[in-house]
Amino acid sequence: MKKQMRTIMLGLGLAAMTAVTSQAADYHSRIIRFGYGLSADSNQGKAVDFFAKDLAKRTGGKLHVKGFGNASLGSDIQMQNALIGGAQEMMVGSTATLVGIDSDFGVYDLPFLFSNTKEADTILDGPFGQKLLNALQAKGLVGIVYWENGFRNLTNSVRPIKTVADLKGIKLRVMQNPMYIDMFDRLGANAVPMSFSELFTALETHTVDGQENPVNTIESSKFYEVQKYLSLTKHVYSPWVMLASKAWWDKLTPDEHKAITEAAVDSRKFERDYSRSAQKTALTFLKKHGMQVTVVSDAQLAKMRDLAKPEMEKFAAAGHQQEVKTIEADLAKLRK
Ligand code: KDG
Repeated sequence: MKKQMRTIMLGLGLAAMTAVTSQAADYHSRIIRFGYGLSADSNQGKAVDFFAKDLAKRTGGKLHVKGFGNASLGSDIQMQNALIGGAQEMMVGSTATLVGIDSDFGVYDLPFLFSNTKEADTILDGPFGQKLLNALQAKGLVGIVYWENGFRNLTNSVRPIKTVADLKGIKLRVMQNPMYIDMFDRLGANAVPMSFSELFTALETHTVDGQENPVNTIESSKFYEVQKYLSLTKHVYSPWVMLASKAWWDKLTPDEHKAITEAAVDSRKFERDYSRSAQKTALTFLKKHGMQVTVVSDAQLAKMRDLAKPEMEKFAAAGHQQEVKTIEADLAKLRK
């Protein structure tokens, strides 16, 4: 009985402390419109939901995140501009669509840059990745954390892509990013830049033949309904980045900054764990739903790498010499 009483008293004490802590902290009632491009049941949507619940718990419900999925608040680029203008509070989107605002983010589009998720996590969450996030403040954005979109693979409705030559003439939708356009033109496809929100219809109407995305996205966006062939190329590791409007952020209290940042770090772990677990079953799901999966040979991947190599020289020559040197040195250290 005594032990039970002790437990109850301890619980009450902890509850009182939490209540005092959240009361002592300086939180104001705020609605946070958080836009994203994928569906609510995607890895992206589930992580937004996790972030919303975590932040509400930390702030006693004061900071209330309302998620808007399926690009309902606009494409990545439209949302980035809405954040800069202060018309929207937060979003998560691709680093690839940020290059119009800060071209340094193009480094993450370099083909075959990361060999595995350990390298990606270490670079993105370390000094290199944080420096890029910090630089966004000068552009009216607050870069908070990176999430995982994942390693990108090719799908199309015309033929299995077993060799680089099979890409010839394929109308391939790519993100609105010069490196993706140049890379796939160089590989023999006809690259068609397009926002994510237009992609399903473009595939369904054969405006484009194919696209490239991680298997989680191929599943959650139901691309298997309009794409027959999947080729596992893992040609780029794609990060997502959680952003806030700096105009809005600057009005928040230090306690609110702390709560958002801590909830964002928690959501990063959740999202990566969820994405990596979901990826294991996505391939089985896609095969079950009729996709013909090609494991591209090492020889053909080597050929893709060689053909895409000039992208790094081009990016460095466009004013990113030091950035390329730094990330190559960081990766060399990791690979020792
Ligand atoms: O809002 C969609 C973006 O998150 C984007 O990253 C999805 O990878 C994507 C693509 O191909 O547009």
